[in-house]
Amino acid sequence: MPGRFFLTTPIYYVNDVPHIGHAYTTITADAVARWHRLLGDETYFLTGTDEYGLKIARSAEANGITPQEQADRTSARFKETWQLLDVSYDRFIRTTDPDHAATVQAFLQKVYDNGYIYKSAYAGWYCVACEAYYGEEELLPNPDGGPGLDPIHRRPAEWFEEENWFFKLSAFEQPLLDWYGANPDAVAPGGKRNEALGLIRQGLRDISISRSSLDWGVAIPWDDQQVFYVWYDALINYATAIGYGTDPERFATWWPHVHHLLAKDILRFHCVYWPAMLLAAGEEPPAHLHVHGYLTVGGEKMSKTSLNQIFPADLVEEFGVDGFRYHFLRDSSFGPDGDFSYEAMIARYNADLANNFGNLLSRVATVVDKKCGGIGPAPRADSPLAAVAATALAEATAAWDTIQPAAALEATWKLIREANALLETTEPWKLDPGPEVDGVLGDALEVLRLVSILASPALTRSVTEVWRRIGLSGSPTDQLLPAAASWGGYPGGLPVEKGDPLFPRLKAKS
Ligand code: ME8
Repeated sequence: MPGRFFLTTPIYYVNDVPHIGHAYTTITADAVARWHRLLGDETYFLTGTDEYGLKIARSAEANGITPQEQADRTSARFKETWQLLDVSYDRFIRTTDPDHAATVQAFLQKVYDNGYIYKSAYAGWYCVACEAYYGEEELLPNPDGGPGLDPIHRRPAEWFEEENWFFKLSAFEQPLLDWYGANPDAVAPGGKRNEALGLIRQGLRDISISRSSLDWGVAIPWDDQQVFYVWYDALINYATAIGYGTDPERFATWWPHVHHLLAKDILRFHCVYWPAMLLAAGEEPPAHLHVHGYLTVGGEKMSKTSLNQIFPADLVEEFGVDGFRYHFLRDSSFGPDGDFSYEAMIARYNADLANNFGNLLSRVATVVDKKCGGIGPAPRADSPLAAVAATALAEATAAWDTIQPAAALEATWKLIREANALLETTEPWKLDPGPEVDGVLGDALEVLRLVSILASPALTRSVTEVWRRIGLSGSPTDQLLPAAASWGGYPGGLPVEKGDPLFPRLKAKS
């Protein structure tokens, strides 16, 4: 039954241009959104940029431009990258969008009216790169003897003292534990849920949610001397996009059935602070939080200071958009950390795309040309591949449903491998034209049709070309699952086109 599906990526900071880490979360979200569109779900896919705060103000200053210019430039780079990678978002939110300020103010006014915000003095350690406070005990020793280092960026923390507005996070320790108890599947994978529970059980301290020393932020409705702390404005983007404070009916149709995708660096904000803020505003916490690990390069998290960032455009030039998307979806399981390897990317491209998918298409087109006059025959109702196709659909559905693209694509590629195996055992190219040749080729054409649909969340371009070459009209993305995946949908009698290799084999550049 089609339903509604709301999914989000983090909104990315505009101090730096997108690298393959940002692309990983965004492409995963995009593929999942595309899968849900195939199921006929009304899908809303949100991404965007996080533009306020000290980190952005400082990077603008370092670049000799205004924070607004910094935000405009870098936000445009994110949009260009997502366009390059065929990311089909429904909204690209910028925290400087006017409707966002209105929602942040309405939301936090509600929390204030509910009695969870008060004024107090703050003094403590702060990391600007994380835009986060740290207790002394959370900082790592500084080999240079200065202030302790934050555990994520390993930069010296700074001492901050300010009169700020505070959020009574401590009031939500028990409500959060109760909520997690009643919603055991809210955070996936399970290890990340335990991490979130561990943070809550350690005890929650109230936190400052405003800044008096900065004006690059959303104004506080009840205090014109301060702005909101960037994380409090940023998290609320998920509510802005679905009409919190501006369109209550729309908000109620989408919330709380959201799927937030994020990496473990921002688990505390999404799995502790955000649910607590929602409870404080009288709303339900987010229904699903999917937390993945880091994509590392040379064993280290990518960062400007490690000089190990890899940019999507450089890989797209060599592998194409489909080669790029396929590699990250197929080779980086959603959950654990994974090290990027150029050699693995070449190997995966050649094995799965050139040798399996591409080869199936070119073999079928060549033999249909030789033995069937270029007209594709229909599949057999009793084909040995029918059961394999049903299993592929069932396994892919279960895997996409739990945000496991690697498993979904593996299930889909099993079907391609079985079709290639059938061709190898029956060798239709050696047989005289007749029912057996027609049957085998019809079956293989049906597999190409099915795979074009099932792989369309990952391969946005080549599947449309396969669809066209086997003579079908429309597009694989217009199909509706599960009906379109029943065996026998390829009608036969269609012209099949031989063409250039879909995925030319690649050699590693030395
Ligand atoms: O944290 N591996 O923005 P951000 C995997 N603005 N994923 C990575 C990654 C890596 N090496 N590097 C980045 C912020 N990511 C806040 C978010 S949300 C309300 C505010 C991805 O630009 C991953 O999704 O630092 C990670 O959580 C996110 O980018 C952090 O992006």
